[in-house]
Amino acid sequence: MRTIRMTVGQAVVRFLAVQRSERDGQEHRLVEGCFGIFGHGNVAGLGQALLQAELNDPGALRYYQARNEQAMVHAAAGFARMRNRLSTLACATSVGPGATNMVTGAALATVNRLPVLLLPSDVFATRTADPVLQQLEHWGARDVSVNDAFRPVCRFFDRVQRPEQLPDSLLGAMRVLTDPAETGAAVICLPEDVQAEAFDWPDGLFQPRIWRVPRMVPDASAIATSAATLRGARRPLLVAGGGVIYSEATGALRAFVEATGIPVAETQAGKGSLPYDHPQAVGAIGVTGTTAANALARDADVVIGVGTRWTDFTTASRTAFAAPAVAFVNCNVASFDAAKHSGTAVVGDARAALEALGTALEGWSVDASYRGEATALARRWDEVVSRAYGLGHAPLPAQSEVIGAVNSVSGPADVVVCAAGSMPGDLHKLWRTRDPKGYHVEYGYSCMGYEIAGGLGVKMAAPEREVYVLVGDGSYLMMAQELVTAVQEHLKITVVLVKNNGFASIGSLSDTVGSQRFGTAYRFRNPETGRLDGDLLPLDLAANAAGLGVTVERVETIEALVAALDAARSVAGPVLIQVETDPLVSAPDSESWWDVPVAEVTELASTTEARKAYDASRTARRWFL
Ligand SMILES: Cc1ncc(C[n+]2csc(CCOP(=O)(O)OP(=O)(O)O)c2C)c(N)n1
Ligand SMILES: [Mg+2]
Repeated sequence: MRTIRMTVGQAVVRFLAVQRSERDGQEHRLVEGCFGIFGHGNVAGLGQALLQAELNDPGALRYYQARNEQAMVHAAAGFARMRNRLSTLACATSVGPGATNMVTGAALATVNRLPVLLLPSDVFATRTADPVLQQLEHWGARDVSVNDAFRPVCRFFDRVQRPEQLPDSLLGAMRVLTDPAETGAAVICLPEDVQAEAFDWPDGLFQPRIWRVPRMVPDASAIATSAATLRGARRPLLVAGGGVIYSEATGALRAFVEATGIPVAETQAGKGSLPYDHPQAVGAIGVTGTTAANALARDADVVIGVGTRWTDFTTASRTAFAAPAVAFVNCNVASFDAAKHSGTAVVGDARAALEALGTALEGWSVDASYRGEATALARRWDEVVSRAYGLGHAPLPAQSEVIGAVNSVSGPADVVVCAAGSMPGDLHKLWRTRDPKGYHVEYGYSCMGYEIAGGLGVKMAAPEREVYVLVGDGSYLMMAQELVTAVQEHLKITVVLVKNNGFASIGSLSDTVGSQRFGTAYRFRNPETGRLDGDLLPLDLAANAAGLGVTVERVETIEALVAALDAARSVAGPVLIQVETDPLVSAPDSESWWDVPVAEVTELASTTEARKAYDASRTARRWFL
């Protein structure tokens, strides 16, 4: 056996540079680069290795500098989602705070089933220097470090205490990253001393390796049972989740529903599965759904979930599907999701499942009247969208008009990115999606601060597309610093910053639950009342972005916004357009419900009223057993 002597850090870099993924005969680099923020935990280990690789073999594993460790995981997740999970980025940090800063990013990736490779440094394996700077000593468990906080939020966790453990650890992490059912955050903790330690590695570790991403074919009996169920259905509804898009099953979906006439509703991650104006498309479903999808859901007798994990937003907290005998058919790569709501579990790849179901249902279709009903409901919603786009609200525009402006200026293949606040729900209802990759709303973790960092990752994954990041002032203040990375990497993203002086979303929710918008507006503490009810804070976030090197524009009308968006198309680096909106104008109603429990006993009249409404609504919540 030939061996190569190098450090653990050097071995990690050399290994990652030659990993590839493959699906449908197409190969991709599995790990395209490595974000990193250096500290004493990794500067001499992985940092040295990345430098050596850059000098010896530029591009082998390109290093990207980020501002914040959480943000770099968001960027990696955005990248992986844009690449349909076939490629990702690694994220390397120092020990302690650098490492734990990634925990939120890890959770986001795992919730959204997106592959990211996290390489946090860890405290000395030898313990000869303990306690090292930034080491949290667990008094009763000496093998615990802060990195154990990753365990509940990742799909793969390892700590490489000796060089000999590294090959199995790396191979195990690659397997999880490329397994469509298991994928999420893979974490390999690299103790500071181990990273710099040399070892004689078998050269086989560094041979190019191809990880085949399978298209698991569902069990024939599950397909037969599902087809029999569907043949007896009069009002079936298909709910397309993120799995449809990751599996590149949109063509199969279209063929399936054109043949059967089954209408298609979309979750946040599944939006774009069909173009918005396809005759079978009824748009968003659930709490932030269209009245078309929600009306069909109410009376559906069979619901086919494809690549969805049935969150409360999709099921309207289990009130969306109201027919007493409604039955579920769940096509999912993960048996965990396929088994939900006592559905017929069709465990397999979304494309393979849709093709198999299509074959099993050949010659069968829903009634023409049901087809027509779905199309008519969707048309009616589209008129609602047109009105919301052109509201003409004054003196400040409504958020729906901002969405309309971005939609009209953007090209069909451009990407809109969002994550938290009132914007994701409004986009879900109102964005007219024209391309399966044109809609990128992170709503599994709905993490404030994902927007700009995630948008950066989207642009890195698809530099040929224009990327529009829609971000609230709250999310901007949570995490905007990757604008600097966009400047540094000459990456063009257009950020539309919606300034409404606080949390419009939680303000409105607070109102609904009787909490009087408490703590949701950006106002001074008032010396007279002692409360946060003074004047509005003098925030100028455009000035903040300008200070980071971004081209900025401030607008207060839709005409000015459209002009600024048009002008932004020819700017080379990142652009931020700050638009002021009226936070009190809501998007058109979904005729849906979200379960947010209200205080059962209270001294406030507002809460008493809200609790009454809550008690009335929750009676609609049901089990599917
Ligand atoms: C990291 C994180 N913290 C808290 C929340 C809860 N939360 C959801 S939306 C929101 C307010 C968002 O404000 P902004 O970005 O201004 O959007 P707006 O509600 O005004 O549309 C908060 C605090 C969250 N989603 N993520
Ligand atoms: Mg806001």
